[in-house]
Amino acid sequence: MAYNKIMTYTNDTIAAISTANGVSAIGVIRISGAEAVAVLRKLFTPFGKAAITDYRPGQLVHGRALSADGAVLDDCCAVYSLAPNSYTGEDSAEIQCHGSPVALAAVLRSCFHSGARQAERGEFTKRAFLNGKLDLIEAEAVAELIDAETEEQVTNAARQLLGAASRRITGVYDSLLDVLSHFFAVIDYPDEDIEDFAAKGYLALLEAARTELQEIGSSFTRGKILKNGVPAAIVGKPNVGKSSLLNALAGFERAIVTDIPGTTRDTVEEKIIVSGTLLRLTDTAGLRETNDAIEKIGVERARLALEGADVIICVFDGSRPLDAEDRDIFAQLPADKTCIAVVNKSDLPQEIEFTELKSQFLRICSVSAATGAGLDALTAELKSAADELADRAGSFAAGEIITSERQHEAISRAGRALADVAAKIAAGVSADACLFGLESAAAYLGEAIGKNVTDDTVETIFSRFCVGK
Ligand SMILES: Nc1nc2c(ncn2[C@@H]2O[C@H](COP(=O)(O)OP(=O)(O)OP(=O)(O)O)[C@@H](O)[C@H]2O)c(=O)[nH]1
Ligand SMILES: [Mg+2]
Repeated sequence: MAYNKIMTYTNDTIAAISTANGVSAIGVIRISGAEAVAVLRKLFTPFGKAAITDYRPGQLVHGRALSADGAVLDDCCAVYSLAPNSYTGEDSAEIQCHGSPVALAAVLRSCFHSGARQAERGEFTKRAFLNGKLDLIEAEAVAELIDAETEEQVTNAARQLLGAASRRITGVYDSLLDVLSHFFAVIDYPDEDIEDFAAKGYLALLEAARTELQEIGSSFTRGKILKNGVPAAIVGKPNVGKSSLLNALAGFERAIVTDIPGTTRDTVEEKIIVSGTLLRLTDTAGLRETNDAIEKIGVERARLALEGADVIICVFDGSRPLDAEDRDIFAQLPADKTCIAVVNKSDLPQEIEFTELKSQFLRICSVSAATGAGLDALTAELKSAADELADRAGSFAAGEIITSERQHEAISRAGRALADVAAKIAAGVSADACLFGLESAAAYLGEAIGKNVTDDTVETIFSRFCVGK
């Protein structure tokens, strides 16, 4: 494992529009770096005193923003902060302009003219991380918070940003460093030996660390549901109204609907939020035996979606009796998954055998994708199925749910390395033979919190951020 402990870091001055692209009441431009205050001073003239630096750091000052040739661009407010008391840990400034994209672009150009350069994606938060203002878990929480689609995601990310997950992982990391220092003592002073190590309770400490990591890591099942939503596949034979149901639940014409059986060929995904819970719906091709080459691939994809889903929405046409194709589908439904039978087309006279359906499904909803009748009951059923899945994944305090694959991988590796070390100690293996495993465990946790990460990892993480954050 090669780690770069010293990250590449320059504090040249960066600037970006931090607010969304589009017309709004207020738009914010952010500046950070060695020359941030000088840049602001050049382009911003307060209405009161001569220069922004005649005011205190942190004080919001009313004035005007000027272009390179001195033309007034906006009547706005500005504030500056001095290192290390800022988000990035560098000298920083913020200009609150009127939210015209044209005005903002002009003020940004003036920042460039005064010595700043365009900030890259996530560069402000990257600098905050490199300056020790945030650890890597907290930095990733910033991106999660910005991308949050549900309030539950917001709460978890906000608490992570405040350090909830970092504290637990850092706690384990610190305890491993303690144990490691004892290991070095054992190696350096031959009169101490590995039995001393076990006797001094370090073994118990390693066990406690492993249990703690297991507990933190186990939150990832819940985290995946929280972040990506519950995967729910809409399946059924052709023409029963699967795509119409997706559209009705999504609230817009996401998938093509026609009266021709076999309309949907590829899977179509759409996220919906049901009472605050995120669901990832997949509309699929009608499940049937077919000789059509394209439809065959579609049916195969439908089967894959069925396998990958946690909730299966099995659609039937209520205006027709059940037939062999419907009954074929009964057999394809996995017994260990939550299946909801949706009897569609309730606006038409009903011919379907409800008694037979009841023998196959615990949950049945009658709906009309065409009129919207019954959709509230269906969404309530979906919400309860999603909640059950979340409960089964375990209950965790907000902020302690790991949602990042990267963090989960690092925690799992650390746990495995510790298990290996514990087995070696129990077998009485020499201290130096255990050292590598213990160092690896600490390094993996260091990777999770960002104590020792490669430049590449840092680049990958921050390239997913938006510009201006
Ligand atoms: N009366 C009535 N017609 C519906 C309803 N839902 C869908 N339909 C009609 O049923 C036909 C098939 O609808 P789709 O949504 O394309 O059905 P599908 O299951 O996606 O079909 P494939 O993609 O071919 O498997 C269309 O003509 C729809 O207008 C409904 O609730 N009531
Ligand atoms: Mg369809």
